[in-house]
Amino acid sequence: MSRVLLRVRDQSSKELKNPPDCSKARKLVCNINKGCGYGCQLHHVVYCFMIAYGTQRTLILESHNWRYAPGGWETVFLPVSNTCTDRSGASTGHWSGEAHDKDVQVVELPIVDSLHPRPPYLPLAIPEDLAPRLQRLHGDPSVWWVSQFVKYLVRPQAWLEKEIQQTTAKLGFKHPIIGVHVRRTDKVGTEAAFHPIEEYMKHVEEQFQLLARRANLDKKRVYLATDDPSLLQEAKTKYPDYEFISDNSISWSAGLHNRYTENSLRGVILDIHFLSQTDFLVCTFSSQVCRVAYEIMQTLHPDASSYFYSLDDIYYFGGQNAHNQIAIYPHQPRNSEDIPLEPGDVIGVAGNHWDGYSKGINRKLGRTGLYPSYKVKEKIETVKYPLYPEADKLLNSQNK
Ligand SMILES: Nc1nc2c(ncn2[C@@H]2O[C@H](COP(=O)(O)OP(=O)(O)OP(=O)(O)O)[C@@H](O)[C@H]2O)c(=O)[nH]1
Ligand SMILES: [Mg+2]
Repeated sequence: MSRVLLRVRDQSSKELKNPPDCSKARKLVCNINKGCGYGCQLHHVVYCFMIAYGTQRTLILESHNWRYAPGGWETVFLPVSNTCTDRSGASTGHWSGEAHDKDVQVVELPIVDSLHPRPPYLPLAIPEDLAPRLQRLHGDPSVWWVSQFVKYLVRPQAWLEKEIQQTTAKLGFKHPIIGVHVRRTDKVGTEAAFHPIEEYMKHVEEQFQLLARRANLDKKRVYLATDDPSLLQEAKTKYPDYEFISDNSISWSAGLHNRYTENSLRGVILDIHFLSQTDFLVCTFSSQVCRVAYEIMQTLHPDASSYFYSLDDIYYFGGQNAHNQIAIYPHQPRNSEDIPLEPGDVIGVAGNHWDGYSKGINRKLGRTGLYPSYKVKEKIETVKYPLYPEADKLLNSQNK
């Protein structure tokens, strides 16, 4: 039964992406040009794709004059659809909700920040039919679900595939290897704090000690991705017993003056690829670059949900619905910063302080504060994804 469900899902998504008659297909138009970086723009497309899938529409990705590559998405990735990339249709309108848009053939989706009303298909929700198995098999089902969309979207064009292979050989990318992403330049002091390389390396060293117990370590290899071109030399000087694998010219191309160019796009795609291929990630989840790498990493292992250490945020998807947890143990506040918990209380989590405590709001009491992270579990939201009519028929026939 489970295999049938997965096949049905696969079939239904194939037909949505490649409708037999594009002129009649119901479409969701998404423009890539959100005013932000690659990680943020990719997540914007992921969000569009999830809504398209949920509302059973074909995703039309508009990427002409993309700030990273004027020729658009298809200069680096395979097109989302093989048969339907034209947005025309009998009627067009702005997103006004799934039910409201029922009779509109072509719907334009805004960025998630101005989405109204908000459909249920947004992260961190997962499909109801997959939920029981996903919860058994994966430590963070929401990320797994997001990762499936990312995986499809970033299928490389042939030249990029070749470039990835050549760079793997040129850099000497080998396992075991730990990925470090250090986000600096425009991010520091505005959206995130400065973290010296020592903070990252502390966790890298810890992971290598764990790895050394399980396997013979020939070398302590680190893949370093950063937009700060001075960091590679600093890391090599401070940590001579490590091998740092990094392309310094990529870091130069990531600076604000060169960022929105095709060369820089190539660089960030390669960096994210290599980060995702590492055995463990040390980074700041405040950066979308590292969150994308972590998502792609989920597509390469049965469950890689614990293969990371974030120096700041917990995993999130920009524009996600509330991230809730459920108290499983009671908690009596020990000081004025703590909040009480009763088993069953719903807590909206804001962040993990990585010292045993998380911060959040007890929704029953309306109080915000600290609580021991082990006293809660994730509250996983599920959503019923409608299946494409053909797939529905298939599922019914299989059920007979
Ligand atoms: N090649 C490379 N580029 C990077 C790196 N870090 C940042 N960049 C560049 O800077 C951009 C940052 O923008 P976003 O992708 O939106 O990520 P962010 O700014 O960390 O996260 P938000 O502010 O939450 O959007 C990336 O898309 C890259 O173009 C890195 O390690 N390597
Ligand atoms: Mg940014």
